[in-house]
Amino acid sequence: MDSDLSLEFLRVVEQAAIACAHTMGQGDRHNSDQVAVEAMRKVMDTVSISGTIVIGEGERDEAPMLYIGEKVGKGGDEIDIAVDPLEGTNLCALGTPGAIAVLAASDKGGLLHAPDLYMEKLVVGPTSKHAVHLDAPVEDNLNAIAKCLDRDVDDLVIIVLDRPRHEKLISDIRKAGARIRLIGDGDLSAGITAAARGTGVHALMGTGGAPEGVLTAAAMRCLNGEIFARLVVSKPEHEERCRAMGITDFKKIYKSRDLAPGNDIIFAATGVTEGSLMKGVRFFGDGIRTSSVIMQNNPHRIRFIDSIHVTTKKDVKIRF
Ligand code: FBP
Repeated sequence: MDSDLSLEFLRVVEQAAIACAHTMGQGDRHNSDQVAVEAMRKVMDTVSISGTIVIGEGERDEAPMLYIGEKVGKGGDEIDIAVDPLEGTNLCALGTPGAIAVLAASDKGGLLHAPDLYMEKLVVGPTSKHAVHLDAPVEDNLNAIAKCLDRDVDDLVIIVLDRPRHEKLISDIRKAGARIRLIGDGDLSAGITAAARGTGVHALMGTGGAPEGVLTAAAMRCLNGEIFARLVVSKPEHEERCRAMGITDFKKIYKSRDLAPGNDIIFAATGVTEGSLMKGVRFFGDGIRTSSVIMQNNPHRIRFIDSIHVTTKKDVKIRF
């Protein structure tokens, strides 16, 4: 895949973020999502690719745009794309931190077609990725992470989605002595935070969306971190949805190379609301400022991009 495409994908996530940032705090998560989807879809068609959406807004009959299987782009390399035009719809609707616009792209077949189910997840950085296991007791994983990072368990910070289903997990982490950051939504950006050094976060644990899991895996391929993940298949209907996507081993523990096996991965995200990785979208009359990250595994580079999108007004004033 042409690595220059990364800057084209930057435009896609920037415009999705700007569109939904206008709705921040309006309390209408569906509208926030819809404007992000529409903006992402529109800009995607200006990108020089023959793209196929493999993770998107749903099946063709339930999503008018960015549905699974939809063709996007104005022609070029055949690539697969996973999108989440607004990850953290509630966060944007409430104006709380952590909402992002995000996509991952890869050479054909490089992103798992994951069903929209829940997924158990454990995300860690490069230092501890060989020392943990999804099925190990929480205390053992925390001891292993602490040892790898050369610190005590009570120095660790673990991010967990604040959900009733995590009651036992939260209690186990507390018993082991680690600290917890509970988040309302957004386990994708939380997973990225857990995999990078210097963020003050050392792991993400718990169950979230499988599509977000695939996007997290794409980021892990660039950050050299790891996601351990297993689909939550608890009903015959879930089994059917898995089979429809070619998945028959329902107990499989996936790692980043299973979820995002592509040789060339591009991950692009722009902050919508304030976040620990990126700032939110800021409107200042004569322009709009966005904060984004573009990660690639080939060439292997991580870029933080701060853009000022200047309006077409005369005599604009740019402030640094
Ligand atoms: P949306 O962007 O679709 O609102 O998802 C936000 C999110 O918090 C994800 O980050 C997470 O994986 C998933 O929802 C968790 O699902 P649930 O809210 O059902 O627990």
